[in-house]
Amino acid sequence: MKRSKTRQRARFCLEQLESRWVPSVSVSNPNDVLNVTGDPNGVLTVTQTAPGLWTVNDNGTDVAIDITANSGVNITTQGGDDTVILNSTTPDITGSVQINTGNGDDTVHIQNAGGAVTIQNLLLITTGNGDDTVDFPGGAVTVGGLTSINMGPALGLLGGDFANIQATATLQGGLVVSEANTLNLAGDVTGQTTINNSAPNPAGVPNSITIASTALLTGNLSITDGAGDEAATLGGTVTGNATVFQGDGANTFTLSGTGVIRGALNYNGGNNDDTVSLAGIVRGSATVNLRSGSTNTLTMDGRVLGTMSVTGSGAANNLNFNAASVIGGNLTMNLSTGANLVGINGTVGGSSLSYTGGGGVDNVTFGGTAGGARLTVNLGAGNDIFALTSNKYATLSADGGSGTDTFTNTSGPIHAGSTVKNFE
Ligand SMILES: [Ca+2]
Ligand SMILES: [Ca+2]
Ligand SMILES: [Ca+2]
Repeated sequence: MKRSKTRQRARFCLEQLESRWVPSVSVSNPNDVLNVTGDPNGVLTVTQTAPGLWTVNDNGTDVAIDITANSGVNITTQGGDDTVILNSTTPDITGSVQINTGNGDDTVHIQNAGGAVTIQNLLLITTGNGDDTVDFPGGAVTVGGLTSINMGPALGLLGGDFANIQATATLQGGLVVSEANTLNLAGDVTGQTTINNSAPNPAGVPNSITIASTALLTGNLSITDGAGDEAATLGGTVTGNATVFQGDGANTFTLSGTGVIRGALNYNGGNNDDTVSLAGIVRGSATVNLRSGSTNTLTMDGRVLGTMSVTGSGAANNLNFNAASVIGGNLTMNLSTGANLVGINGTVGGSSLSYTGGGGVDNVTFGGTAGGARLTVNLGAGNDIFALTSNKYATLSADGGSGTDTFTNTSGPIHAGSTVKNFE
């Protein structure tokens, strides 16, 4: 009789608790994987406190403690604005980490409270609609497998999606960042680095990609941007090739003075104005396609140790090969109709330096050093101007084409074996 009464009372109390307390997130560990799902009340912190032991805290309150999980972590939140912190006070997180914060303006911090931490397999982060932030604050974080950060669409009210990969991050299985309106990459990546911003930007939010001087990308780099303005700066080192497709919109691409591409550079601007500045080093060849637009600008102060090719179509192109610039191989420029202004004042080491203009007014000056090169200048239709201010070329072939063309030579006698025609 007494026993029955106690059980009744206990059951009554439990029902009271259930009616008042609605858990914000649920925690389970099927197949030794920590699963955290729900709609947190505040900052959701998931911490590995000892190898394979996890604590889940929501808004300052522990939801679960000492949950065993040795095979990875899955965190899934919903459509509100979430802040998720993945933390570990012990060196290794075994398995993969997947974080999906749903829609809303979400923030994900991958960090560690103690020494360095290694996520041994994949790190997959998806942040959905809204202006989201993903970063790696705190101490060193290493990821053994692929790191994928997919930030989804942004509204732009908070400046768009922002990914910040600090210099303390070492990503050993490659990196894919999708739809980050602002990306700062200062850490190291081994494997392919892919940056994809092909979805449209929110109004008033240009894309900005900065690869800092501390970044060592061991492998190839690929940047793909869709319509909308984009600025990309490479100040770090890429040991493979760099392929940059900036799409339509007013774009800038800068290989800054600290930037090194050990392979080839393949740049493709879109059908608007592109501003390309190469102050660093490309050890392979460089192909620059400026495409159309109003005015495209290429400024070369750095070094391309292989060949270099520059192509334009339709826009006015300003090409400045400044005195410090070096091209180890041949330099080939093919510009289309448009008022092109070209100054070659650097060094070209190859056997060929050629310029082909189109129907617009081409204004070309050679004042550089290309002692082994045949200098070929075909200006095409239009009233064009060619100025020769340096005699450091092997032979010259200059053709003004149709129109009333002007040739100015202040370099001394034209070298034997040269031809100059169609200048009035
Ligand atoms: Ca969310
Ligand atoms: Ca987003
Ligand atoms: Ca002409």
